[in-house]
Amino acid sequence: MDQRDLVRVSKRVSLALRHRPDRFGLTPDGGGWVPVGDVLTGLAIDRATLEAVVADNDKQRFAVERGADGVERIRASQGHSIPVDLDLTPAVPPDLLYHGTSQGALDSIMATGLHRGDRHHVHLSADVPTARRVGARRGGAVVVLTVDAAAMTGDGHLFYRSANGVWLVDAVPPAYLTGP
Ligand code: HQG
Repeated sequence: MDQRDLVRVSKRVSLALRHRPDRFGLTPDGGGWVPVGDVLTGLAIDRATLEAVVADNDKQRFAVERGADGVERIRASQGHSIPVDLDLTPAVPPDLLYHGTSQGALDSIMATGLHRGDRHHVHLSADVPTARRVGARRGGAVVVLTVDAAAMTGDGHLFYRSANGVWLVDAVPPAYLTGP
C-alpha cells in the first residue's frame, strides 16, 4: 500500500475513532477504546493495513493496548468530538506554546481567544514548525500565535499532554496570546 492510500485509510480511522464511530458500527468505551477486531470489520481493512497506519502515522495519532481481558484495543490519542474521557493528568507545559491557524481567523481569535470548537480542547503545539503545519490544513495564509503557557499555568489553567505530544487546554483567553 503506498503512502497516499495509507493517509486515506488513516483519515477513515480518525473519523471512526474520533467523530463518527456509529457510521462504522463501532461503540467506543468510556475511554474511547474500540476492539481492534471491530475496527477491521467496521472499516473493511486487514490487520496489516491497520498496523501500517498505526506504525507509519506521522503524528502517532493512534494508541493500541491489550486489556486485562486479553482483548487488543485501539483509540485516537486526541482530537475527539465524541464524548470520551482520555483520563489525562494535568502536566506542566513549556513556558511558550504555539497555535497555527488561518489569517482569516486572526481578528476573531485576538478578540475572543482560542475556543475548542467541536473538539474537547484547544490544541497547541510545542514548536513553531508543528503549529505551522496544523495551520496549513486550513488553506490560505498561515499565522502562528504564541501562547504564554507559563502565565496561564500561574493563573490556574490546567494543561494536558496527549500520548502523542499535543498540548491541550480548555480555552486560551486573549490576554495570553501574542499575534504574528
Ligand atoms: C480556530 C489536527 C475563530 C482554530 C491538528 C482552528 C491538531 C477560531 C479552528 C488538531 C477561534 C478549529 C486540532 C476563534 C479557535 N475565532 N477561529 N475565537 N478559536 N479557532 O481542526 O487546532 O491531524 O478543531 O484556530 O494537527 O486546527 O487531525 O483545531 O483553526 O492537533 O491528528 O478554529 O487536529 O490533528 O479547528 O487542529 P480544529 P486545530 P490531526
